[in-house]
Amino acid sequence: MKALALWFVAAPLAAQSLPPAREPVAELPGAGRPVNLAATTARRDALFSRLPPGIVIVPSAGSRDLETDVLQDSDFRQDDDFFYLTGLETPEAVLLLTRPADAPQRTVLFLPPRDPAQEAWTGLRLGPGPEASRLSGIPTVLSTEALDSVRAVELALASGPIYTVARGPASDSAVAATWARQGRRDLVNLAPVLDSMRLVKDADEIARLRRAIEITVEAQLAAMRAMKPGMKEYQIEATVEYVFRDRGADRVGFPSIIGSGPNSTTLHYDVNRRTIEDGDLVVMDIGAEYGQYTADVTRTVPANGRFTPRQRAIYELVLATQQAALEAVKPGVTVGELNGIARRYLREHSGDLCRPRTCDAFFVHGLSHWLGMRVHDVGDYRMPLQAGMVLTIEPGIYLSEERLGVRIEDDVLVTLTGYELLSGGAPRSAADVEHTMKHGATDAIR
Ligand SMILES: [Mn+2]
Repeated sequence: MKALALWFVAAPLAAQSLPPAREPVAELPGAGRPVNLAATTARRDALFSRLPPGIVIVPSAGSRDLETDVLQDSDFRQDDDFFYLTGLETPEAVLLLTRPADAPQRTVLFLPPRDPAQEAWTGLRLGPGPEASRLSGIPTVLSTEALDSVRAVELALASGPIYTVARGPASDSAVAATWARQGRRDLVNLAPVLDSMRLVKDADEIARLRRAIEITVEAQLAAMRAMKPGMKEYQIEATVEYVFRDRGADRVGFPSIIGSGPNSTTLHYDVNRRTIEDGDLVVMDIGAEYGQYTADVTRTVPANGRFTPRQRAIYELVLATQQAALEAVKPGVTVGELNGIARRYLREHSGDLCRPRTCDAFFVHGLSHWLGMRVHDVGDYRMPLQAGMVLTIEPGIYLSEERLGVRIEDDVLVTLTGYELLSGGAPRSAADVEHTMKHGATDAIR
Protein backbone atom coordinates (compact mmCIF):
# COMPACT_ATOMS: atom_id res chain seq x y z
CA MET A 1 0.00 0.00 0.00
CA LYS A 2 2.78 2.36 0.89
CA ALA A 3 4.43 1.93 -2.50
CA LEU A 4 1.15 2.58 -4.26
CA ALA A 5 0.52 5.80 -2.32
CA LEU A 6 4.00 7.03 -3.14
CA TRP A 7 3.37 6.31 -6.78
CA PHE A 8 0.29 8.52 -6.79
CA VAL A 9 2.26 11.39 -5.31
CA ALA A 10 5.27 10.93 -7.54
CA ALA A 11 3.50 10.25 -10.81
CA PRO A 12 2.55 13.82 -11.82
CA LEU A 13 6.03 15.10 -10.96
CA ALA A 14 7.69 12.31 -12.88
CA ALA A 15 5.44 12.93 -15.88
CA GLN A 16 6.51 16.58 -16.05
CA SER A 17 10.20 15.80 -15.92
CA LEU A 18 10.17 12.93 -18.43
CA PRO A 19 12.48 13.39 -21.40
CA PRO A 20 10.85 13.60 -24.85
CA ALA A 21 9.23 10.31 -25.82
CA ARG A 22 11.71 7.90 -27.27
CA GLU A 23 11.05 6.33 -30.62
CA PRO A 24 8.44 3.67 -29.99
CA VAL A 25 10.63 0.84 -31.21
CA ALA A 26 13.11 1.39 -28.40
CA GLU A 27 10.32 0.26 -26.10
CA LEU A 28 9.72 -3.03 -27.91
CA PRO A 29 10.11 -5.82 -25.40
CA GLY A 30 11.08 -8.17 -28.20
CA ALA A 31 14.13 -6.04 -28.87
CA GLY A 32 15.62 -6.80 -25.44
CA ARG A 33 18.48 -4.78 -23.99
CA PRO A 34 20.38 -2.35 -26.22
CA VAL A 35 22.85 -4.07 -28.52
CA ASN A 36 26.56 -3.26 -28.22
CA LEU A 37 26.91 -2.46 -31.92
CA ALA A 38 30.71 -2.18 -31.89
CA ALA A 39 31.12 -5.57 -30.19
CA THR A 40 28.67 -7.49 -32.38
CA THR A 41 30.05 -5.91 -35.58
CA ALA A 42 33.60 -6.83 -34.54
CA ARG A 43 32.51 -10.44 -33.89
CA ARG A 44 30.88 -10.74 -37.31
CA ASP A 45 33.99 -9.23 -38.94
CA ALA A 46 36.22 -11.67 -37.05
CA LEU A 47 34.05 -14.55 -38.24
CA PHE A 48 34.26 -13.32 -41.85
CA SER A 49 38.04 -13.05 -41.59
CA ARG A 50 38.36 -16.66 -40.42
CA LEU A 51 36.15 -18.28 -43.05
CA PRO A 52 36.88 -19.19 -46.67
CA PRO A 53 34.22 -18.04 -49.16
CA GLY A 54 30.74 -19.38 -48.45
CA ILE A 55 27.38 -18.58 -46.94
CA VAL A 56 26.79 -18.52 -43.18
CA ILE A 57 23.31 -19.09 -41.77
CA VAL A 58 22.72 -18.74 -38.01
CA PRO A 59 19.14 -19.08 -36.76
CA SER A 60 17.83 -17.58 -33.54
CA ALA A 61 15.94 -19.62 -30.97
CA GLY A 62 12.29 -20.30 -31.78
CA SER A 63 9.31 -19.04 -29.81
CA ARG A 64 8.15 -21.30 -27.02
CA ASP A 65 4.65 -22.71 -27.15
CA LEU A 66 2.64 -22.79 -23.95
CA GLU A 67 0.69 -25.84 -25.16
CA THR A 68 3.52 -28.06 -26.40
CA ASP A 69 6.78 -27.01 -24.71
CA VAL A 70 7.88 -27.75 -21.18
CA LEU A 71 8.01 -24.22 -19.85
CA GLN A 72 8.61 -24.71 -16.15
CA ASP A 73 12.38 -24.59 -16.51
CA SER A 74 12.70 -21.26 -18.25
CA ASP A 75 11.19 -18.50 -20.33
CA PHE A 76 12.37 -17.69 -23.87
CA ARG A 77 16.14 -17.64 -24.02
CA GLN A 78 18.03 -16.64 -27.13
CA ASP A 79 20.33 -19.06 -28.94
CA ASP A 80 23.89 -18.36 -27.75
CA ASP A 81 25.55 -18.27 -31.18
CA PHE A 82 22.86 -16.00 -32.62
CA PHE A 83 23.15 -13.75 -29.57
CA TYR A 84 26.94 -13.66 -29.89
CA LEU A 85 26.72 -12.41 -33.47
CA THR A 86 23.74 -10.04 -33.09
CA GLY A 87 23.09 -9.21 -29.43
CA LEU A 88 19.36 -9.54 -30.21
CA GLU A 89 16.84 -11.38 -28.06
CA THR A 90 14.15 -11.66 -30.72
CA PRO A 91 12.81 -15.14 -31.69
CA GLU A 92 12.34 -16.81 -35.11
CA ALA A 93 15.08 -14.73 -36.79
CA VAL A 94 17.87 -15.75 -39.18
CA LEU A 95 21.29 -14.15 -39.66
CA LEU A 96 22.85 -14.46 -43.12
CA LEU A 97 26.50 -13.66 -43.75
CA THR A 98 27.71 -14.09 -47.32
CA ARG A 99 31.37 -14.03 -48.17
CA PRO A 100 31.81 -14.17 -51.94
CA ALA A 101 35.27 -14.84 -53.36
CA ASP A 102 35.64 -11.46 -55.08
CA ALA A 103 32.92 -9.11 -53.83
CA PRO A 104 32.25 -7.32 -50.54
CA GLN A 105 30.79 -9.40 -47.74
CA ARG A 106 27.08 -9.04 -47.08
CA THR A 107 25.16 -9.24 -43.81
CA VAL A 108 21.38 -9.61 -43.77
CA LEU A 109 19.08 -10.09 -40.80
CA PHE A 110 15.73 -11.75 -41.39
CA LEU A 111 12.92 -11.12 -38.92
CA PRO A 112 9.36 -12.47 -38.91
CA PRO A 113 6.87 -9.87 -40.13
CA ARG A 114 4.95 -8.07 -37.40
CA ASP A 115 1.64 -9.77 -36.61
CA PRO A 116 -0.75 -7.60 -34.55
CA ALA A 117 -3.07 -10.53 -33.79
CA GLN A 118 -0.15 -12.59 -32.45
CA GLU A 119 1.27 -9.61 -30.57
CA ALA A 120 -1.90 -9.47 -28.48
CA TRP A 121 -0.49 -12.66 -26.93
CA THR A 122 3.26 -12.14 -27.10
CA GLY A 123 3.61 -8.38 -26.78
CA LEU A 124 5.26 -6.19 -29.39
CA ARG A 125 7.94 -7.82 -31.48
CA LEU A 126 10.81 -6.38 -33.42
CA GLY A 127 9.93 -6.55 -37.11
CA PRO A 128 11.80 -5.99 -40.38
CA GLY A 129 12.54 -2.40 -41.32
CA PRO A 130 14.67 0.63 -40.48
CA GLU A 131 14.05 0.47 -36.70
CA ALA A 132 15.51 -3.01 -36.59
CA SER A 133 18.48 -1.81 -38.65
CA ARG A 134 19.16 0.97 -36.21
CA LEU A 135 18.87 -1.29 -33.15
CA SER A 136 20.92 -4.14 -34.58
CA GLY A 137 23.51 -2.17 -36.57
CA ILE A 138 22.81 -4.48 -39.51
CA PRO A 139 22.00 -2.31 -42.55
CA THR A 140 19.75 -4.82 -44.28
CA VAL A 141 16.85 -6.26 -42.31
CA LEU A 142 14.32 -8.19 -44.37
CA SER A 143 11.24 -10.24 -43.65
CA THR A 144 11.73 -13.98 -43.22
CA GLU A 145 9.17 -14.24 -46.02
CA ALA A 146 11.95 -13.02 -48.37
CA LEU A 147 14.26 -15.93 -47.47
CA ASP A 148 13.38 -18.02 -50.53
CA SER A 149 13.94 -15.26 -53.06
CA VAL A 150 17.18 -14.17 -51.39
CA ARG A 151 18.33 -17.80 -51.45
CA ALA A 152 18.11 -17.94 -55.23
CA VAL A 153 20.17 -14.75 -55.58
CA GLU A 154 22.81 -15.64 -53.00
CA LEU A 155 23.32 -19.17 -54.33
CA ALA A 156 23.86 -17.69 -57.81
CA LEU A 157 26.35 -15.08 -56.56
CA ALA A 158 28.41 -16.89 -53.93
CA SER A 159 30.34 -20.12 -54.20
CA GLY A 160 31.51 -22.31 -51.34
CA PRO A 161 29.67 -24.30 -48.68
CA ILE A 162 26.78 -23.39 -46.42
CA TYR A 163 28.16 -22.84 -42.92
CA THR A 164 25.83 -23.31 -40.00
CA VAL A 165 25.90 -24.43 -36.39
CA ALA A 166 25.38 -28.09 -35.52
CA ARG A 167 25.65 -28.77 -31.81
CA GLY A 168 23.68 -32.02 -31.95
CA PRO A 169 23.89 -34.80 -34.53
CA ALA A 170 22.05 -32.69 -37.15
CA SER A 171 22.25 -29.06 -38.22
CA ASP A 172 20.44 -26.68 -35.88
CA SER A 173 18.97 -24.85 -38.87
CA ALA A 174 16.30 -26.14 -41.23
CA VAL A 175 16.90 -23.03 -43.35
CA ALA A 176 20.59 -23.90 -43.79
CA ALA A 177 19.72 -27.50 -44.68
CA THR A 178 17.32 -26.27 -47.37
CA TRP A 179 19.91 -23.89 -48.83
CA ALA A 180 22.51 -26.67 -48.99
CA ARG A 181 20.09 -29.05 -50.67
CA GLN A 182 18.80 -26.49 -53.18
CA GLY A 183 22.29 -25.24 -54.03
CA ARG A 184 23.91 -28.69 -53.92
CA ARG A 185 26.41 -27.29 -51.42
CA ASP A 186 28.19 -28.98 -48.55
CA LEU A 187 26.85 -28.17 -45.08
CA VAL A 188 29.85 -27.28 -42.90
CA ASN A 189 29.63 -27.00 -39.12
CA LEU A 190 30.49 -23.52 -37.88
CA ALA A 191 30.66 -24.59 -34.21
CA PRO A 192 34.44 -25.17 -34.01
CA VAL A 193 35.18 -21.67 -35.33
CA LEU A 194 32.53 -20.01 -33.16
CA ASP A 195 33.68 -21.98 -30.12
CA SER A 196 37.27 -20.82 -30.49
CA MET A 197 36.03 -17.21 -30.81
CA ARG A 198 33.67 -17.53 -27.83
CA LEU A 199 36.48 -18.97 -25.69
CA VAL A 200 38.26 -15.59 -25.58
CA LYS A 201 35.88 -12.99 -24.18
CA ASP A 202 35.76 -9.40 -25.45
CA ALA A 203 35.14 -6.35 -23.25
CA ASP A 204 31.37 -6.51 -23.66
CA GLU A 205 31.29 -10.16 -22.59
CA ILE A 206 33.56 -9.54 -19.61
CA ALA A 207 31.31 -6.68 -18.47
CA ARG A 208 28.26 -8.99 -18.59
CA LEU A 209 30.14 -11.72 -16.69
CA ARG A 210 31.25 -9.22 -14.07
CA ARG A 211 27.63 -8.19 -13.49
CA ALA A 212 26.41 -11.80 -13.29
CA ILE A 213 29.18 -12.61 -10.81
CA GLU A 214 28.59 -9.46 -8.74
CA ILE A 215 24.93 -10.45 -8.33
CA THR A 216 25.91 -14.01 -7.43
CA VAL A 217 28.37 -12.79 -4.80
CA GLU A 218 25.57 -10.73 -3.23
CA ALA A 219 23.40 -13.83 -3.18
CA GLN A 220 26.16 -15.85 -1.46
CA LEU A 221 26.42 -13.16 1.22
CA ALA A 222 22.64 -13.12 1.70
CA ALA A 223 22.57 -16.93 1.97
CA MET A 224 25.33 -16.93 4.57
CA ARG A 225 23.47 -14.32 6.61
CA ALA A 226 20.16 -16.19 6.39
CA MET A 227 21.54 -19.67 7.14
CA LYS A 228 20.51 -21.44 10.33
CA PRO A 229 19.72 -25.00 11.40
CA GLY A 230 16.06 -25.93 10.94
CA MET A 231 15.69 -24.12 7.64
CA LYS A 232 14.81 -26.04 4.51
CA GLU A 233 17.35 -26.10 1.70
CA TYR A 234 14.71 -24.50 -0.53
CA GLN A 235 14.51 -21.52 1.78
CA ILE A 236 18.18 -20.83 1.12
CA GLU A 237 17.48 -21.37 -2.58
CA ALA A 238 14.67 -18.81 -2.31
CA THR A 239 16.99 -16.31 -0.61
CA VAL A 240 19.55 -16.77 -3.39
CA GLU A 241 17.11 -16.48 -6.25
CA TYR A 242 15.34 -13.53 -4.67
CA VAL A 243 18.63 -11.65 -4.76
CA PHE A 244 19.23 -12.75 -8.37
CA ARG A 245 15.96 -11.28 -9.64
CA ASP A 246 16.01 -8.31 -7.30
CA ARG A 247 19.39 -7.26 -8.72
CA GLY A 248 18.23 -7.69 -12.33
CA ALA A 249 19.49 -11.15 -13.23
CA ASP A 250 17.43 -12.64 -16.06
CA ARG A 251 17.28 -16.15 -14.62
CA VAL A 252 19.48 -18.80 -13.02
CA GLY A 253 22.40 -19.94 -15.15
CA PHE A 254 21.72 -23.48 -13.87
CA PRO A 255 19.53 -25.01 -11.15
CA SER A 256 20.70 -23.77 -7.75
CA ILE A 257 22.47 -26.44 -5.71
CA ILE A 258 21.86 -26.17 -1.95
CA GLY A 259 23.18 -29.42 -0.50
CA SER A 260 23.23 -29.87 3.27
CA GLY A 261 24.73 -32.73 5.29
CA PRO A 262 24.61 -35.90 3.17
CA ASN A 263 23.56 -33.85 0.14
CA SER A 264 26.79 -31.86 0.35
CA THR A 265 28.53 -34.88 -1.19
CA THR A 266 26.17 -35.12 -4.19
CA LEU A 267 27.80 -32.99 -6.87
CA HIS A 268 24.74 -31.79 -8.79
CA TYR A 269 22.09 -32.13 -6.07
CA ASP A 270 19.30 -29.65 -6.82
CA VAL A 271 16.19 -31.13 -5.15
CA ASN A 272 16.75 -28.78 -2.19
CA ARG A 273 14.04 -30.23 0.10
CA ARG A 274 15.98 -31.41 3.13
CA THR A 275 15.86 -29.75 6.54
CA ILE A 276 19.28 -28.29 7.32
CA GLU A 277 20.54 -29.69 10.62
CA ASP A 278 22.82 -28.37 13.32
CA GLY A 279 26.37 -29.53 12.55
CA ASP A 280 25.80 -29.84 8.78
CA LEU A 281 27.99 -28.36 6.14
CA VAL A 282 26.00 -26.77 3.32
CA VAL A 283 27.37 -26.57 -0.23
CA MET A 284 25.84 -23.64 -2.14
CA ASP A 285 26.70 -23.80 -5.86
CA ILE A 286 24.85 -20.98 -7.59
CA GLY A 287 25.03 -18.71 -10.61
CA ALA A 288 22.92 -15.80 -11.83
CA GLU A 289 22.53 -15.21 -15.55
CA TYR A 290 22.74 -11.60 -16.69
CA GLY A 291 22.62 -10.42 -20.30
CA GLN A 292 22.96 -14.05 -21.52
CA TYR A 293 26.12 -14.72 -19.42
CA THR A 294 26.24 -16.80 -16.26
CA ALA A 295 28.26 -16.86 -13.07
CA ASP A 296 29.16 -20.05 -11.19
CA VAL A 297 30.26 -19.58 -7.58
CA THR A 298 30.30 -22.17 -4.78
CA ARG A 299 30.70 -21.62 -1.08
CA THR A 300 30.50 -24.23 1.68
CA VAL A 301 29.33 -23.05 5.08
CA PRO A 302 28.61 -24.59 8.50
CA ALA A 303 24.83 -24.50 9.10
CA ASN A 304 25.26 -23.19 12.66
CA GLY A 305 27.93 -20.64 11.80
CA ARG A 306 30.93 -22.50 13.29
CA PHE A 307 33.05 -25.12 11.54
CA THR A 308 33.95 -28.15 13.68
CA PRO A 309 37.72 -28.75 13.85
CA ARG A 310 37.31 -31.65 11.40
CA GLN A 311 35.21 -29.59 8.96
CA ARG A 312 37.63 -26.70 9.21
CA ALA A 313 40.65 -28.90 8.50
CA ILE A 314 39.04 -30.30 5.33
CA TYR A 315 37.82 -26.82 4.35
CA GLU A 316 41.25 -25.28 4.73
CA LEU A 317 42.86 -28.01 2.65
CA VAL A 318 40.37 -27.37 -0.17
CA LEU A 319 40.97 -23.64 0.07
CA ALA A 320 44.76 -24.00 0.01
CA THR A 321 44.44 -26.33 -2.98
CA GLN A 322 42.32 -23.74 -4.76
CA GLN A 323 44.87 -21.05 -3.95
CA ALA A 324 47.71 -23.17 -5.34
CA ALA A 325 45.82 -23.66 -8.60
CA LEU A 326 44.80 -19.97 -8.77
CA GLU A 327 48.37 -18.80 -8.45
CA ALA A 328 49.34 -20.93 -11.43
CA VAL A 329 46.77 -19.27 -13.71
CA LYS A 330 48.48 -17.28 -16.47
CA PRO A 331 48.71 -17.28 -20.25
CA GLY A 332 50.28 -20.43 -21.68
CA VAL A 333 49.16 -22.82 -18.94
CA THR A 334 46.55 -25.48 -19.77
CA VAL A 335 43.52 -26.57 -17.71
CA GLY A 336 45.10 -30.04 -17.60
CA GLU A 337 48.20 -28.61 -15.95
CA LEU A 338 46.09 -26.69 -13.39
CA ASN A 339 44.21 -29.88 -12.59
CA GLY A 340 47.55 -31.66 -12.06
CA ILE A 341 48.77 -28.88 -9.75
CA ALA A 342 45.59 -29.13 -7.64
CA ARG A 343 45.71 -32.92 -7.38
CA ARG A 344 49.38 -32.93 -6.49
CA TYR A 345 48.80 -30.26 -3.83
CA LEU A 346 45.92 -32.26 -2.30
CA ARG A 347 47.99 -35.44 -2.29
CA GLU A 348 51.05 -33.84 -0.73
CA HIS A 349 49.17 -31.86 1.93
CA SER A 350 46.59 -34.44 3.05
CA GLY A 351 48.48 -35.51 6.15
CA ASP A 352 46.19 -37.90 8.03
CA LEU A 353 42.98 -36.16 7.01
CA CYS A 354 41.72 -38.80 4.58
CA ARG A 355 43.54 -41.78 6.06
CA PRO A 356 44.25 -44.45 4.87
CA ARG A 357 44.16 -42.67 1.53
CA THR A 358 45.15 -39.16 0.44
CA CYS A 359 42.43 -36.57 -0.08
CA ASP A 360 42.87 -36.35 -3.86
CA ALA A 361 41.03 -39.70 -3.95
CA PHE A 362 37.90 -37.82 -2.86
CA PHE A 363 38.26 -35.02 -5.42
CA VAL A 364 36.00 -36.71 -7.94
CA HIS A 365 35.45 -34.03 -10.58
CA GLY A 366 37.53 -31.77 -12.78
CA LEU A 367 39.10 -28.60 -11.39
CA SER A 368 37.87 -26.19 -14.04
CA HIS A 369 35.50 -25.46 -16.85
CA TRP A 370 35.13 -22.53 -19.22
CA LEU A 371 32.49 -19.98 -18.22
CA GLY A 372 30.42 -17.77 -20.51
CA MET A 373 26.97 -17.93 -22.04
CA ARG A 374 26.83 -21.54 -20.89
CA VAL A 375 27.87 -22.48 -17.38
CA HIS A 376 30.06 -25.20 -18.91
CA ASP A 377 30.97 -22.99 -21.83
CA VAL A 378 32.12 -24.05 -25.28
CA GLY A 379 35.80 -24.33 -26.16
CA ASP A 380 38.63 -26.82 -26.51
CA TYR A 381 40.14 -27.77 -23.14
CA ARG A 382 43.54 -28.38 -24.73
CA MET A 383 43.86 -24.66 -25.55
CA PRO A 384 46.54 -22.96 -23.45
CA LEU A 385 45.13 -20.09 -21.42
CA GLN A 386 45.24 -16.63 -22.94
CA ALA A 387 44.14 -13.22 -21.74
CA GLY A 388 40.35 -12.85 -21.94
CA MET A 389 39.49 -16.46 -21.15
CA VAL A 390 37.21 -17.01 -18.14
CA LEU A 391 37.21 -20.27 -16.19
CA THR A 392 36.23 -21.69 -12.82
CA ILE A 393 38.68 -23.06 -10.25
CA GLU A 394 36.74 -25.46 -8.03
CA PRO A 395 38.44 -28.16 -6.01
CA GLY A 396 36.35 -30.26 -3.63
CA ILE A 397 36.58 -33.13 -1.17
CA TYR A 398 33.55 -35.39 -0.70
CA LEU A 399 33.50 -37.83 2.24
CA SER A 400 30.07 -39.43 1.92
CA GLU A 401 30.45 -41.72 4.97
CA GLU A 402 30.93 -38.62 7.11
CA ARG A 403 28.21 -36.66 5.26
CA LEU A 404 30.91 -34.07 4.72
CA GLY A 405 31.38 -32.36 1.38
CA VAL A 406 33.37 -29.19 0.72
CA ARG A 407 33.62 -27.37 -2.60
CA ILE A 408 34.98 -23.88 -3.13
CA GLU A 409 34.52 -22.43 -6.59
CA ASP A 410 35.57 -19.10 -7.99
CA ASP A 411 35.42 -17.44 -11.40
CA VAL A 412 38.71 -16.29 -12.85
CA LEU A 413 39.60 -13.99 -15.75
CA VAL A 414 42.95 -14.71 -17.38
CA THR A 415 44.95 -11.48 -17.76
CA LEU A 416 48.15 -10.71 -19.70
CA THR A 417 50.30 -11.45 -16.66
CA GLY A 418 48.19 -13.80 -14.51
CA TYR A 419 44.61 -13.75 -13.35
CA GLU A 420 41.86 -11.65 -11.81
CA LEU A 421 39.62 -13.27 -9.22
CA LEU A 422 36.15 -12.09 -10.27
CA SER A 423 34.18 -13.67 -7.41
CA GLY A 424 36.49 -12.77 -4.52
CA GLY A 425 33.77 -10.61 -2.96
CA ALA A 426 32.22 -13.75 -1.48
CA PRO A 427 34.11 -14.75 1.72
CA ARG A 428 36.58 -17.59 1.11
CA SER A 429 38.54 -18.16 4.30
CA ALA A 430 36.89 -20.13 7.11
CA ALA A 431 37.28 -17.11 9.39
CA ASP A 432 35.62 -14.76 6.88
CA VAL A 433 32.74 -17.19 6.34
CA GLU A 434 32.16 -17.47 10.10
CA HIS A 435 32.43 -13.71 10.53
CA THR A 436 29.88 -13.05 7.80
CA MET A 437 27.47 -15.60 9.26
CA LYS A 438 27.81 -14.21 12.77
CA HIS A 439 27.65 -10.51 12.10
CA GLY A 440 25.19 -10.64 9.26
CA ALA A 441 22.66 -12.86 11.00
CA THR A 442 20.19 -10.09 11.78
CA ASP A 443 20.56 -8.26 8.48
CA ALA A 444 17.55 -8.44 6.21
CA ILE A 445 18.36 -8.86 2.55
CA ARG A 446 19.47 -5.44 1.46
MN1 LIG B 1 31.22 -25.01 -11.81
